[in-house]
Amino acid sequence: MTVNTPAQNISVLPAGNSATAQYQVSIGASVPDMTTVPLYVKCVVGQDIIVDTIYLTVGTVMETFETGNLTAFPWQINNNPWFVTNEQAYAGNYCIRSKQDLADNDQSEFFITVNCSPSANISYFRKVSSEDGYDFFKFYIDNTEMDSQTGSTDWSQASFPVNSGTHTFRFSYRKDSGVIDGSDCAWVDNIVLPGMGTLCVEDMDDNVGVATRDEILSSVFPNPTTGILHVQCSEPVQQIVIYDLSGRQVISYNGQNEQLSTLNVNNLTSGLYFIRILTTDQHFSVSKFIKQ
Ligand SMILES: [Ca+2]
Ligand SMILES: [Ca+2]
Repeated sequence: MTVNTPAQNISVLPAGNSATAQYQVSIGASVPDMTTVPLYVKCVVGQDIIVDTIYLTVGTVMETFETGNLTAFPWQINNNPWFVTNEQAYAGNYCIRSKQDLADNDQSEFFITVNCSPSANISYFRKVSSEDGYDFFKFYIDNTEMDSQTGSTDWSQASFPVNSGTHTFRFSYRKDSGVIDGSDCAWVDNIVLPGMGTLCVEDMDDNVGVATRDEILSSVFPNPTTGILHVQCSEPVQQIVIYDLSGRQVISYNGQNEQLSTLNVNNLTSGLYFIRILTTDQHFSVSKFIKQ
């Protein structure tokens, strides 16, 4: 990664005010999508230096369902869950399908709540086979209906703008009473989630010089986990911190100066988390895991 913008100078900043500094960065073409890159932000105020870390996730964040399940992102389902299937995929081998044999006057839903920044689009492909004009595929952003499909439609893409902030994206198949037609369901594939590319992690106790922050190897398993998380590191561990998707610190663990640490994450809600490992030699690594 290359930072293309020179250091910014904020001349006078009155107490209680804020200022914005914009930086442009370039990522090498060989960096795979979804790689997490730490950016060090160093702020010099007179004699004081504050070092903070921003974690940037590279590239498009897309749910392809190619894991064969719903563990790649913190999806939630209602009591008539959609399910991942290897029939009818738009791309690859898998897509997601609304509940089979859904009851009359009922709805099958899956949804996700994410902190989006900056503004961007959400897009997805959908296909419907339903009673035309009576049974519907619908897509909502924060309970506002954005998309409505009925009858027999082939795969096509829908795309909607999303403002910066926290939003819930909900996919629904809903039926009226009586008649059904076709396969009586909807399919969805290749959901591009907006703006999850930027993740800021508050790191106020970070007083370690930038030059010493070399990345080390670590592995986190099992992933996904239901309760116990093992962290294997190539150096003795000083501290492990777990952050949720909005950058909030949810677990802080003081290492026992050993290379293998075991954490209980049973109390975390289901979803995707970042884990930051700092070694006694002041090296670090950042990776992700899913709590089921
Ligand atoms: Ca797919
Ligand atoms: Ca119907």
